[in-house]
Amino acid sequence: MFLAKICEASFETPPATINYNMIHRIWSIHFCLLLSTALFAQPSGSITQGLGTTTTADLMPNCQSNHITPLGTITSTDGKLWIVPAENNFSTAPKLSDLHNTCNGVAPANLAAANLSGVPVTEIDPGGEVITGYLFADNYFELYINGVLVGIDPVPFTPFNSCVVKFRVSKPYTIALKLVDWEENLGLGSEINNGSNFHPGDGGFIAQFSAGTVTDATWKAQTFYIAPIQDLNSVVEKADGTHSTATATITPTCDANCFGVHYPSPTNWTAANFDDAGWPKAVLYTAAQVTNQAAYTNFANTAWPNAKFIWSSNLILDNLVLVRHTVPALTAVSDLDASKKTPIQAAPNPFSDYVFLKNVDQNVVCQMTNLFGQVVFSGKNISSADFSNLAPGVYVLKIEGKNTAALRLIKI
Ligand SMILES: [Ca+2]
Ligand SMILES: [Ca+2]
Ligand SMILES: [Ca+2]
Repeated sequence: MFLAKICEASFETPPATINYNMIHRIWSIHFCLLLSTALFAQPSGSITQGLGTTTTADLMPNCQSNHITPLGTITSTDGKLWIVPAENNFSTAPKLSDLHNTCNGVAPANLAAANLSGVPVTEIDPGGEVITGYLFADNYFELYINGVLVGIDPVPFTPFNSCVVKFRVSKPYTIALKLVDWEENLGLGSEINNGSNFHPGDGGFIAQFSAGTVTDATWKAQTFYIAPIQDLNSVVEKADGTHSTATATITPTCDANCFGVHYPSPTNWTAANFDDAGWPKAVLYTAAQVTNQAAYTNFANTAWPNAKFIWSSNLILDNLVLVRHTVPALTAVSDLDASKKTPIQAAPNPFSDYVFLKNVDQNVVCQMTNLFGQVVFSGKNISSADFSNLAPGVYVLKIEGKNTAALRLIKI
C-alpha cells in the first residue's frame, strides 16, 4: 500500500515549470520502478499460462498405461512457440533396447534373466572399447555420446521402463542426456494422479556404464522448463544463468491456470566441447524419492550398484533437464596411487554378468580364476567383460599394478 501511494503520487500531472516538486517526482518515479523491479522481478525465461495445444493425442496408442502420452505446443507471452513437454526425437530416432518394457512384453525378474544378446553396438570411435550402459528415467531420455544421438527411451511417459545400450568409444568422451518428466496436461507440468487432475509429477534418472561410469554429483544438470508455477516470483534466477525454484510451492492450487517458464536450450549442448562449467551440479535423490517400479527395482543392485538417482535441484517442478558428464581419459596402470588407503572392491558381489571395480582405475590389469586355478579372464577393462555365460560358483579376482588385491567373488 505504501509503495502504491508513493507511486500514485509520483505519476500525477507534472507542474508547468521545473521546480523542487518536479525533481522530487522524477526521483520518485525512478525509485518506484527500481523497487518494483527488485520486488516483482519475473523470470527472464519465456512465460506461459494455462493449457497448451495438443498436436499428437497419444504417442503410445498401442500400450496399456495409466496415462496417455500427449505432445503439443504452447505460446509464451513473448510470442515464442514451445513444444511441450519438450522438443524431442521420439518419432525419428532409434529406440534403445529394452531391459524392462512391458509395452513390448519384456519383463525379466533380474539381470541374469535378461536377454541382451541382440543389443546393437553404436560405433562412435572404431578403435574404442565397447561400453555397456543401463538407464532408467522418470520419464523420458535421449542419449548422446560426443554429440551423436545414440538412441532414445522407447516409452516417453508410462509404463515405467528401462534400457540397455552399447556403444564403442574412446576416452575421453562426453555423455549428454535430455531428460523429460513427461506431462498429461500440456504446458502445465501436471498429470491425473493422486486423486487430482492437476498433480505435479516428479522426475529422476539413473544410469551406470561399464568401466565404472555412474550418475552421481559430478554430473552437470541444467533446467529448461519449469511447471506448474503458482507464483512467478518464486522462480529465482542467479547471476550465473542458473535458476532455483526452491521456494516455489510443489502443491499449487492454480490447476489449469498455472504458469510455465521455458528457457531455450543451447544449440550445441550435446557436443564434447560444449562449456558446461556454468551449469549446476546434479542433485542426488534416493530410489525411495524417485521410483518403486520393477523396471528399476528388479535390477537395482546389478545394473546400478554404484549409481545415484540425479535431477536438478527441484525433482517435481523442473521438467526438462539437460545433463552432461565427461568420462576422463585412461589413467596408466603405472599412475596408480599406491598410497590410496581405500581398499579395492568389486561390485556387485554376487554378480551375474558384469563386474565393476571400485577405488581403482578400471583399466588396471586383472586376472580371474576359478577354484581350480583355471583363468576365466585376464587383461584390462574387466568391467567391459560379459560374464553372463560363466558357470556359477566362487572365483578369485587378482588385481595387479601398484595396488594389488585378491578378491573373492561369487557368480550366480
Ligand atoms: Ca521411459
Ligand atoms: Ca514435474
Ligand atoms: Ca514423472
